[in-house]
Amino acid sequence: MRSPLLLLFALAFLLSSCDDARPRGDDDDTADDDDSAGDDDTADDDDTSGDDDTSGDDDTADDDDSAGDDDTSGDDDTTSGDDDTSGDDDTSGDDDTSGDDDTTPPPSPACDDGLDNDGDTWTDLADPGCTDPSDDSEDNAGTTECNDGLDNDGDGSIDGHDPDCSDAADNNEATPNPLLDINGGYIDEHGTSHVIDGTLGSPASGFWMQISPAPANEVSNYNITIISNTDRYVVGQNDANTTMVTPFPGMWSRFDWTWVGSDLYVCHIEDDAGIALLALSASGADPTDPANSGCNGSPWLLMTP
Ligand SMILES: [Ca+2]
Ligand SMILES: [Ca+2]
Ligand SMILES: [Ca+2]
Ligand SMILES: [Ca+2]
Repeated sequence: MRSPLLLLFALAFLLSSCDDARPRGDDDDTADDDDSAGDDDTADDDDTSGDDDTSGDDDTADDDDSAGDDDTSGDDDTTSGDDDTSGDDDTSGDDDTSGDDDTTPPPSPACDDGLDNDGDTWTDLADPGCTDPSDDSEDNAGTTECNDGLDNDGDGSIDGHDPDCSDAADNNEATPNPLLDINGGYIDEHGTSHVIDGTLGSPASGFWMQISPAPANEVSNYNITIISNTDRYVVGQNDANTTMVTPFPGMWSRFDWTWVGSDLYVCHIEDDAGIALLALSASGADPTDPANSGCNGSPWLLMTP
């Protein structure tokens, strides 16, 4: 026989189960209408204006944003769908057409920004690391003296900061030596060709080559070691190369030059000095009247470029 107390417990349990089984569509809606999403308005997404937001987000203004985002300015952005922080719509033209509100222009590529991005002293297209203005890297491994990161000539200036670097491809950071004033090609009045190419220095360097008229075309050469543009002379050693016809091979020569107007005259005043110093001291050329005299009793040679 069942205990009356046991039946009472069973009845209480059944009543309690009926309360918990209330249908879920019958929710507690604190407003006058139901939320179409099926959840309770007291939960996450209540629309404070009193109408439901079909896009599912909370629109704090009175109308819904058809783009689905929250427009904080109170008007909807019907064009781009982004939030216009200035409060007006994109139709004013001050927004970025890419869709985000970016008031600063996009950054320029590294090869078109006016900066030395890699710190090698060369900027943008002057930097060998740049192929064109759209290139976004100036990086390069320089090998020339003017693009190696070193102060090659020890003057305190490196690469592009050194005034002797014309560009990054320049392979000489040092100040170039001055040139012999009369460098060039000439033909003298006997038909002999002269090619003169000297550079000042200690010692000077270069050559003075002479080629006799055809058909002989015999070559003489003098290897330059001393130049004075101020006093207008050159000292060189007679070439000992046996394929040449240089007089007194291995001895030393001195050439003087002078100008009469634009006419260049040359005097080979010494051609067989035993040492350079002796050639240097042979100062017998007289430039007073070079067209007629002054070179070992003869006229100087007129040189035609
Ligand atoms: Ca740059
Ligand atoms: Ca650079
Ligand atoms: Ca350098
Ligand atoms: Ca330097």
